[in-house]
Formats: sequence, structure tokens, C-alpha cells
Amino acid sequence: MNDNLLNIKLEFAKTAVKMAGEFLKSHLHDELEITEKSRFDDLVTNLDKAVQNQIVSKIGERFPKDFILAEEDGVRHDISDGNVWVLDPIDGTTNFIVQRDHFAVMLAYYENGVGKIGVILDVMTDNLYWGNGAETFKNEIKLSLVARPLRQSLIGVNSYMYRTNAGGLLDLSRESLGVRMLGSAGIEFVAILDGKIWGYFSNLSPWDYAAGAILLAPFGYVTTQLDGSALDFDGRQMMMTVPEGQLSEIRKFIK
Ligand code: 2AM
Ligand code: CA
Ligand code: CA
Ligand code: CA
Repeated sequence: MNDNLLNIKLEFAKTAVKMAGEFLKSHLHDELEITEKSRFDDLVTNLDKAVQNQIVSKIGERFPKDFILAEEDGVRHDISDGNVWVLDPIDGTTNFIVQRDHFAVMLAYYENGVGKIGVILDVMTDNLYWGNGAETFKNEIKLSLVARPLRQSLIGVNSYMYRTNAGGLLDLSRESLGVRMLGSAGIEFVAILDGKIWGYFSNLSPWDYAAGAILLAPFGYVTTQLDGSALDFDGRQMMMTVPEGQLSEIRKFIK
């Protein structure tokens, strides 16, 4: 696709995500309708669905031939087939419900499985992270990032994987300064971009990592399964986002 149309789509994505953030902030003190999905700790609110519906309608109006893969209500399309928007309307729903903080709106755009646009909004700080896979910006500032050695870093982990040493994560963590668990994949990805954590290990669905993978790519980060193979952008999988240059260190522990 030509660059001009991609730029139009990038601006569209930034605007749609920013409007979703304003919408959420304007409803921050509403009483939420909370529904259980697979379990008591897998929740969705009326506002997750409202944001998804708003962004899905906007994509449909503006780019009617494009497809959508989104978390709620079974909006599914194969990432490898054509122009696909990937949406997580509220990432960190539990944080949203309990803390009213540390949640994100995430939108990505892929063409035949190749990441072209990633946008993550940290709603309560108003920081918008966006990029095209070659460059990443935080608001108007172009980011640069050089990963520290693991022994001088913190790592973001999924609590279940950490306590069960899934894939060797507990062993790897002993080579770091410690672990952090933020409760939102999006907030973990932007914490890497801000240099606060070195990498992230979790068990995620495609809408959880689609935007973050694109935003980290310019800095030599890879987002893969624990064994280094490609994520399938289909079901939930154990994954990692780590500096490619340090893979040999990681391989001593993560399998
Ligand atoms: P979500 O809030 O959009 O569901 C921490 O729980 C992170 O893992 C969040 O980014 C959350 O995204 C994601 N996650 C993925 N699958 C989940 C599940 N079944 N239950 C809770 N969180 C899940
Ligand atoms: Ca969810
Ligand atoms: Ca999510
Ligand atoms: Ca979500």
C-alpha cells in the first residue's frame, strides 16, 4: 500500500484512540455494568463494549473494505488475510474496574500479517505511543531506546507464569534486579518504551500484543513465543518481548 494511505490510516488510528480515551475519562465515575467472561476474574464492562463499538463503526465508515480482529463479542478475522485492524478497547479491564488507572486503549493495523501501525494510549496519563514499525513516538517526541543488560534491569511478568516458573521465567528473573506486574499488557509495553522495564513475559491474545510488537520493533525488540517461534495471532499463547541482541542470555533460562 502507498505511504500516503498508510499515513492517513495512522492519523485515523491516533484520533480514534484519543477519542476513546476522552470517552473513558468522561465516564470514569459512572457505575459500571460488569460481566464475567470465562471466569470470575475475567471481566468485561459496558465501557469496553462501547469503546469497541465506536472504533469498529469508525473503521467501517472510513475503510469499509478493511477487516477487524477485536477482543469483545467475537469480532474475529485471520490476521494473514488482507488489511486487518486489531483492537483492544480497554487493556487492563481489571485495573480499570478496581483502580481507575493503569489501563490502555490499543489499536494496530496489519497488511497480510505484516505490522504497519501501532497505537497505545495510557489513558490516565494521556501519553500516546504510536509508530509504523520503523519509528516510534511518544506524543510528538521520537523515542530512542537502548536496552540495558538484564542484570541492571527490571522485567515485566505475568504472575502465574512467574510463580510456576513457566518456561524458566523464575530462573531468568534471578538474573535481573526484580520483577514487576502492572496488570495491563499495554502499560507493560509502554514501560519498556520508557526504559522502565527491560522486557515482558506473559500469556496473551493477539489484541494484547499486536500494537506493542510494532512499537518495540524499531529498537531491536522481538515479540515471539518463548521458544522464539512466531506468535500465531490466533489463540492465547505464552509470549515474550525482549531485546534480540540479548537472546543468547535469555536462552540459558527460557525454553
Ligand atoms: P485485558 O484487560 O484486555 O483482558 C493482565 O491481566 C493482562 O493480561 C491484561 O493486559 C489483560 O488484558 C490480559 N489478559 C489476557 N487474557 C486475559 C484473561 N483471560 N484474563 C485476564 N487478563 C487477560
Ligand atoms: Ca479481557
Ligand atoms: Ca488486553
Ligand atoms: Ca481488553
